[in-house]
Amino acid sequence: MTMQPPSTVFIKRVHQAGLSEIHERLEAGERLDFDEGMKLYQCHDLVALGLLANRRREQLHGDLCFFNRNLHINATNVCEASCIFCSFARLKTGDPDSWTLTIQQSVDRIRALDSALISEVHIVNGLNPDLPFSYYLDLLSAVKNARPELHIKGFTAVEIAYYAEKYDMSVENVLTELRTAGLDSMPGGGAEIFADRARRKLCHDKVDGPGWLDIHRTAHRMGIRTNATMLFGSIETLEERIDHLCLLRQLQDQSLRDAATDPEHGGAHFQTFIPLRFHNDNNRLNRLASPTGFQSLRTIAISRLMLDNFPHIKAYWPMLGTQIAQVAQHFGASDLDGTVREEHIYHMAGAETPQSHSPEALAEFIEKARRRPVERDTLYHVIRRLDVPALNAEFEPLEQPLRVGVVGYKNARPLTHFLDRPDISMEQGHPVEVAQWLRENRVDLALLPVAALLHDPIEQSTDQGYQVIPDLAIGCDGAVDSVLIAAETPPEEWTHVWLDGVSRTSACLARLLLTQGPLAKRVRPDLQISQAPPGSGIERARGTQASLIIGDTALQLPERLTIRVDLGQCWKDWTGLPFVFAVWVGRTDLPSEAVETVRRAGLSGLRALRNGDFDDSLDTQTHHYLHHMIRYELDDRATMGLMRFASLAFRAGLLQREHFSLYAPQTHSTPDPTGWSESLQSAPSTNAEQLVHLYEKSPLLELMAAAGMLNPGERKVSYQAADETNARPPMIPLQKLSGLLVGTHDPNLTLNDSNEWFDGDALRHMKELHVSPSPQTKAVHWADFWVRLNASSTPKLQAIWIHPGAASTSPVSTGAEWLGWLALARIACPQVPHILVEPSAHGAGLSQLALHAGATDLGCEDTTSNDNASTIERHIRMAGFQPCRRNAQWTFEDDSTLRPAESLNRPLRRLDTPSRA
Ligand code: V47
Repeated sequence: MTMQPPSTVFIKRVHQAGLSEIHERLEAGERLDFDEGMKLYQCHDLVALGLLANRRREQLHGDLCFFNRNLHINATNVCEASCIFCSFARLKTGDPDSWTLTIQQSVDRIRALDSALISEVHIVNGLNPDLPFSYYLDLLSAVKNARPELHIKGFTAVEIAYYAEKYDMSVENVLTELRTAGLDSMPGGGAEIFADRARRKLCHDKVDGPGWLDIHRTAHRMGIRTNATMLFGSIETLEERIDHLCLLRQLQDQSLRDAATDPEHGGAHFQTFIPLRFHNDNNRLNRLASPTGFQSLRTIAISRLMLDNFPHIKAYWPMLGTQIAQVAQHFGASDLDGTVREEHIYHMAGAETPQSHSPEALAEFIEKARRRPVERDTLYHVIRRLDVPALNAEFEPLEQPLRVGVVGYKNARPLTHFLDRPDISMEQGHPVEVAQWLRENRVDLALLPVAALLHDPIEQSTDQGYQVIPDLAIGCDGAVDSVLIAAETPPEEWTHVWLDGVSRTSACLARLLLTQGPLAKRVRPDLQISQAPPGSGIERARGTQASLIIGDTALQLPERLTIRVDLGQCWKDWTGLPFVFAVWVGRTDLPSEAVETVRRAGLSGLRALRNGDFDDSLDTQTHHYLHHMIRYELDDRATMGLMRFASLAFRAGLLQREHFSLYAPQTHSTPDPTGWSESLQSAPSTNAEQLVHLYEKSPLLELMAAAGMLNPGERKVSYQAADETNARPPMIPLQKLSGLLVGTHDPNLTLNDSNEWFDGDALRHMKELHVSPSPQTKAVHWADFWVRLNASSTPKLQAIWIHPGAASTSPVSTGAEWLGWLALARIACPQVPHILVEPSAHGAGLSQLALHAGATDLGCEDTTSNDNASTIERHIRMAGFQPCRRNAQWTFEDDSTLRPAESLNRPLRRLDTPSRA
């Protein structure tokens, strides 16, 4: 997408960080080389790195953040390999904590989610010497049979290499057999670090770096898309990380080039890169420190900048923690992975994240990061939109007139009723005709049977066919009355079923029901199914011959056809799901204003139908039919129904495509929209309205960048040493003000009402101010508070501490919000010397990041926890600052009391207590 030029704050911050040359190269679309990758790692200004990575991310995906609904299955953790970072594997079957699921147990996990829309199962296993290859084939086909629409992303290159060797097969044969059994794509695991030195130490007895790359090359050639990972933060050097990224980039170049030029190439490539943060519990590297979120964000940002040919960087939340994964959406990541369910690899290595997040929680947590959530499938087709259009808004005229084709069925009326306007022309035809108009570009958009979408012959290889308008469909949830197999005799007697050729969708549905669904059990094995010319169905349905009859004809069948099998009901009995007959289909380049207009018109039509607003013209039968038989929502259940139909019909060879994609929301980039950064540079704001504007309208990183530049040259970060004379009294909450809870450490200060608070004596004596938001706190509360504080006399006030507040109590983490509040405080209160952050409250990574957004103090040492002086000093140095110590009275000590600086090259010793290996 076209980007506006970067803001002044951006340019200045990147310049201060010494990254101007790299920025210029990136703006010119040039590729960064190995040395530039290293230069990025040598830069400690995480916000500057983030600005560069975010710009690239927004060029590719704007403010969209992708996630999916998935489930993990680790069928066995018995593993012959001896990777020293692994906490998941058990060497032998029967060892304590080892498991090998039966095929049925794996299927049961999937069956337990039968009523939930999930689109992916992620299957990764140990290298189990006791299982035959057929176990994996059976596992795949059992999963596909249980939920045909589930995309199976499974088997790392390490597993593929192991099977090839153990079962004496070529890699191609292993992949071919797995694919035939149901494998759709491969995850990126097992890459670890390619460099031989590190790899031999980490995992000497599994496939080497070139072998891993070769297997992915082969998969791409065979048309199997894959992901890639890098295990970072254990024993590897920074050079080895950059080398790893360069090797992946090189293979991606080759796959993309071969896909474009070699007709033999299957057209696949890497989809997403996932940097995996080393976890140090319960493994043989448990003496090493795990990287903090600060290092994870750095690696994510650098990956985005180096992997210029990878569509996505994924911030895998189970391993990063939800707060960092959220903030990572501003550091180059554009994906979060999914709902996950039952993650073992990281949780056995000490990850403290939940086992699963609901899609609603993921969406909320993306929105709070000021990104727009989009639910995708594994191949990045958009399958659910979470944005809700405003139905009460005025319909704006379209910039370009829209040409629409519709099939003239009655049931289309609610979706087309509000499209009767001068800027939209509408033509009616038969499904085949309308599909043809769309193909020939005579219409821009068509309300088409789903088979036309899934059988679309254009641009098969690039997967750039048609897209679907969200939320709307013509479907049913049980009996539909208008799609029937009609006959004079029951199915057991049928010798022939004629498929009236008007609708390929119903014909596919009938074939599936007759060959695999509930009718298959009733009809004779030698039943013949044939196409019949449109309109000939009723005539042919005589004796033991039955006919598929659809549409308005099916609503008025002759009485002699007493057997009427309703295919909507039959589908529901089989799958438990709604069936979708038709959706709005258009070309991928349809302007989003047209998409939104048609979407809003359809939703308005449905509302009118529900409220009885355009029922006047409908006869009783039609009224009943539209209200009770047709289901217009393309919601979770209908989407599942459509996905199930698409995969069954595709696998039966009835349709050419298995996937569809909704139109994505329109993307926005978030450059400085109002020029505020210019004014900020000259005079920090003391105006509440301006502060609210700043908080709400500024891109998060630019707010942080500006805040961080308000103490230029300040490289020192203090913390309070804990000793007996120095222990900090507990925080006393004082009062609720403007949606904020305000407190202090000083037990002598008591405050009663808000006037006294700002005008009275207390503020004149207060050294530390603690502000805690409630879940209802809004920017206007903050702005009001800072402005009143600025107007008060606070001669002794040394520091402000912003508690994570809602972030710690809400089910959804809001690290991104907290960083915004903190940056705003720094900007709003220039006279207060310090903004204090505490790793125990905010996490080490976010605290380190906050130091780049204007925070200058890491709070109080706690000798009983992980926040001891050594750890705090390490965090400060690692973030690129100089530590210094102070006491509770904010008197600073000289540097002689500091721990000696350690070398910060990996591997770093762990400073907390290791758990068992
Ligand atoms: O290969 C194992 C890593 C990987 C530890 O493709 C560890 O969408 C850190 O590849 N600390 C498996 N990392 C997981 C994986 C993955 C995860 C999510 C999504 C995708 C995808 C792939 O986990 C292993 C290894 O590199 N790993 N143990 C550990 N202690």
